[in-house]
Amino acid sequence: MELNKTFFNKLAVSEKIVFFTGAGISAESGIPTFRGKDGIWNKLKPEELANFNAFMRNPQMVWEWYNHRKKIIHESNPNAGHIAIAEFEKYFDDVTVVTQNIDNLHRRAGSKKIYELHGNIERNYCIDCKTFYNKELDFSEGVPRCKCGGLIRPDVVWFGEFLPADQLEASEKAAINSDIFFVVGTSAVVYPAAGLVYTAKRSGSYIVEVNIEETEVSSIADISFFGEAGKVLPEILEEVKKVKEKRN
Ligand code: BV8
Ligand code: ZN
Repeated sequence: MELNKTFFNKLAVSEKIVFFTGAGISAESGIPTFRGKDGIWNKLKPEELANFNAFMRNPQMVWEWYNHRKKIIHESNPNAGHIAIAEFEKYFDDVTVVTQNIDNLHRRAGSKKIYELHGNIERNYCIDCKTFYNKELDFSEGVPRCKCGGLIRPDVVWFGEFLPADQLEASEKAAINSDIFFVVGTSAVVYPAAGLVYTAKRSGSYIVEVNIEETEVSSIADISFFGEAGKVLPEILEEVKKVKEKRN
């Protein structure tokens, strides 16, 4: 891949890199995206599933959806895109992953600094006493309950719920301080997460988009790579190696 001069030079002088990722980076691991053509929400509506009232109305159905996704996730592995992002840590002092995904694949790929804006499907907690249950849950008696009798829910952020303040604050700081802000595999329609792209842009970061199609933020990207993340990111990493070798 022939990189354009500006991007090549940017890579040469940058230290702080942020990868803001969405469901698209896990698509090549076999995990369906939300809004793409094979998106899971084409069949199911988010309002019916990813919100607290839906859970209180029908916890069984919401758990069935999450257990179905958990099964797919457990049968999946990090793909070349996740792995390339983890490898960036060898060439830059400060690499941060800010993900909207709940599939834990960045951690499994070896990334060290990860902020999870929308939670993690491997964690669960009691809606009453907030006790965490992160081992295999028992569904033999229906929806799992806490010792205190409260319903146990997945530790993910549903629509209308606040994002974990510590993760969001740290992500905003990383966006502001970033030299290069990669936007990978996200339709950038869900807020406040998508707002981070504008925060980075306003702070003077170089915005690099990696997606298979145009998105809401393509117009503010300094450079867009239209292709699959699992192919594009390893190619960019190869260029990084050349840049770094050239400098040493
Ligand atoms: C909030 C976690 C404050 C669970 C998710 C009315 C009332 C309340 C709030 C709102 C409202 N109206 C609007 C809002 C705000 C709302 C929102 O933004 N709605 C949108 C849809 C308009 N946000 C919220 O509710 C947030 N909370 O605002 O709280 C508040 C509190 C009280 C009252 C008012 C406000 C909470 C949002 C979090 C919701 N939880 N998921 C779960 O996963 O089950 S959202 C869900 O969407 C996932 O987290 C997902 O990550 C996220 C974003 O989707 P993407 O990751 O971008 O995935 P998508 O499928 O859309 O796109 C995939 C992309 O990849 C595509 O561009 C595709 O082209 C590309 N792609 C595909 N393959 C590849 C690829 N790219 C590269 N390579 C490939 N191979
Ligand atoms: Zn409890």
